[in-house]
Amino acid sequence: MHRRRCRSAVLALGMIASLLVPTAVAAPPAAAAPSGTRKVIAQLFEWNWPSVASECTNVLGPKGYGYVQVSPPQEHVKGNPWWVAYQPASYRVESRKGTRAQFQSMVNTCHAAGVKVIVDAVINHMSGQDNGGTGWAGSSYGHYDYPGIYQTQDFHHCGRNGGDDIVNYNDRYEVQNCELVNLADLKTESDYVRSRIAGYLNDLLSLGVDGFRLDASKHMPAGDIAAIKGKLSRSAYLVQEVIYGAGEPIQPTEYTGNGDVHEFRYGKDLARMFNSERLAYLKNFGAAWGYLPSGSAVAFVDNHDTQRDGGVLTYKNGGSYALANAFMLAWPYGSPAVMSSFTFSGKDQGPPSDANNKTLNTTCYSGWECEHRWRVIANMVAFNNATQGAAVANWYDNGYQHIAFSRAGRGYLTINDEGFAVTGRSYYAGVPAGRYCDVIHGDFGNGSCSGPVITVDSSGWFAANINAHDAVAVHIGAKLP
Ligand code: LM2
Ligand code: CA
Repeated sequence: MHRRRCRSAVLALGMIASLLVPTAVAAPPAAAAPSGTRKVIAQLFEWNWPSVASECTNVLGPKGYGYVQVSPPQEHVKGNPWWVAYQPASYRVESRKGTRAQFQSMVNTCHAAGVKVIVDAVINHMSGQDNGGTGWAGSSYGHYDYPGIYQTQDFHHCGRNGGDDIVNYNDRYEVQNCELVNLADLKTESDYVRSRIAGYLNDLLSLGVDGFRLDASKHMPAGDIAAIKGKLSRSAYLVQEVIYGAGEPIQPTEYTGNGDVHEFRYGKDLARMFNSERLAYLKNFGAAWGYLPSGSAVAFVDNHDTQRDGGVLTYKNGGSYALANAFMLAWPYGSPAVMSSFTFSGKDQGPPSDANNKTLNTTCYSGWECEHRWRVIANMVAFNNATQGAAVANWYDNGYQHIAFSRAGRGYLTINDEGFAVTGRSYYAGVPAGRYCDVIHGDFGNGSCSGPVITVDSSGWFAANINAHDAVAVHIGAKLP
């Protein structure tokens, strides 16, 4: 009877509708945004700079996001697909997402809202066009020739597989010295190349950037990244993209000396628990599952690659996706990164753009999904902030799809992903007595809650009914006066 259901879309939508509404967009707070413990990253994939700036002011800051991760800002090859951003034509900060001045203004605006900026830095390679061309900002380039930047001697030619391409991920040399999908692979062991890459990153640091997501990190030896890091003009947050592959010689743990690393197993396993196994198994989710140490990991339900490649939950899963993000934001493993997508039907489809492929301003009702604004996800960011440093306590599960846990003394989440409501029972939250906003169904602001209020008694218990595929969450940052 507990075999996993195949939910009809219509049925699921009815039940989880409340999980999908976007949160109210509040006016920016008068006081400066709080700082310190805000760890949650919002990946505003392919957003242009003016739209990122206003989102920092209107949503990310007020909702408590600590970081915004933006798509690659450097000049790229021309075209409509989103992935042109991953083919640098030069290091000019000029792209379909905006000019250098717009980028600078975005960084300043985000900082004023208390949000730090992480840049997706493409440094393993340049373009993949055999015939070269002209980049977005007018720079001409050849496959192995970027005037004033790199010439043929600055690239690897591994001489394997007929076209220098990577085929065998069980061969360390090949993964790091051959070409990832024909992308001209930089000689990151050369001091000149390292200095040139550091020059680009230092330019971004001079614009106020706070950190980098290092694209294709697995394709660069950890020592090469360390050497580039050593050339940075000041310290910056680093998160390295190293996709775990079972049995591969290059392991994510090799990179933790440089900074954080993305834990790709997290989203895949979480999807499996929701889709075909049991939420009860999440009791020891994290390092005990063989993952990176919590303090070195960035956790995510999906990112721009995995949402296209499958095997994870995405916005297309609706309520399950909201619940998976709620779990991630409540559970103390790694630094959580929330994905924010443009809607797509084809893998290569670019973001909403004009006839010249310039990215249009984001509108969260058309062409863009804005998962980071979904009520459940946006409100659980404040839960994450309010519970920093508190251990998991009071774990409960029914053996299957109903789980609950507290973050000692600060917050409590219960998820019921059964196909039936759980009614007439109480939960031990262990938070101070009082009235709390159920932030899964209501927004908290100015001392009031737009949804259901949960009353915790003097012994730390509360009573609640929880619908099928739904949840309840309370935390001390959303306690009514
Ligand atoms: C990444 N991390 O390591 C990015 O997260 C991922 O999105 C990038 O691939 C990849 N590494 C390179 O930076 C994407 C996209 C590819 C696309 C590349 C380059 O997933 O499909 O490749 O960017 O734009 C495309 C074509 C491919 C072609 C290549 C070069 O799909 O068929 O290869 O361009 O022209 C012949
Ligand atoms: Ca490489």
